[in-house]
Amino acid sequence: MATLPADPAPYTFEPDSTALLVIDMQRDFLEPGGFGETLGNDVGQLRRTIEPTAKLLQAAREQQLTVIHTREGHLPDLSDCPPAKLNRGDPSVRIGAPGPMGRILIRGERGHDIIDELAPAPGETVIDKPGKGAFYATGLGDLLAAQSIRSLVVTGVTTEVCVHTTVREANDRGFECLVLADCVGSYFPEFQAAGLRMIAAQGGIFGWVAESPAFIAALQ
Ligand code: C5J
Repeated sequence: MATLPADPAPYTFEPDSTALLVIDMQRDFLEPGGFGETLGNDVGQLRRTIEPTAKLLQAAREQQLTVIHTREGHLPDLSDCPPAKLNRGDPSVRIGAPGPMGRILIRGERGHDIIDELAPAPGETVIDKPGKGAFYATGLGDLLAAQSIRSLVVTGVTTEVCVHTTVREANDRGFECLVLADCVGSYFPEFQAAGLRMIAAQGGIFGWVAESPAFIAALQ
């Protein structure tokens, strides 16, 4: 067992039943010129997570923690993208439209892939998800059950969208979730702050919040 300081209380985990979940660290969200920036967002708000997440990944790999990456995106024919999701926003910057890094959020396109700095290592699972939550319409639940994983250390982007949706899905499935504040990011500073507060409020209604150096120290 390992324990680290966290909000609202110390977080205790068993490394053998814990997985690191790195959510949607994709070029389209994080890189200058990608989908996120095309929508007018400041990618700098997300890019501050890259360095701490790279250190976290290195520590997780050294300690042989299970590492799972996710990517949000759709099949080229968009058959897995409901109209309610597709028909949002300006048609020229919608999912499937041509973007600076290929078709926006389409599997196989350059913009859909994970940034080079955090590229999955050989043997690490990459879950392709059509929704915001990593459990919806994916094999993640079965994969975690097969490995007897009960605790998720959650990082990635964006805090209030795919990170939150995944943490909420995980809660309803009985997982304990630790969210690492310096390794999750939002384009909107006020959503970042509120998103983290919502996790730990009410005695940890969705889980715990800590900083990655504290988790790395506990892992070693
Ligand atoms: C968004 C995500 N923000 N990965 N996706 O559309 O949070």
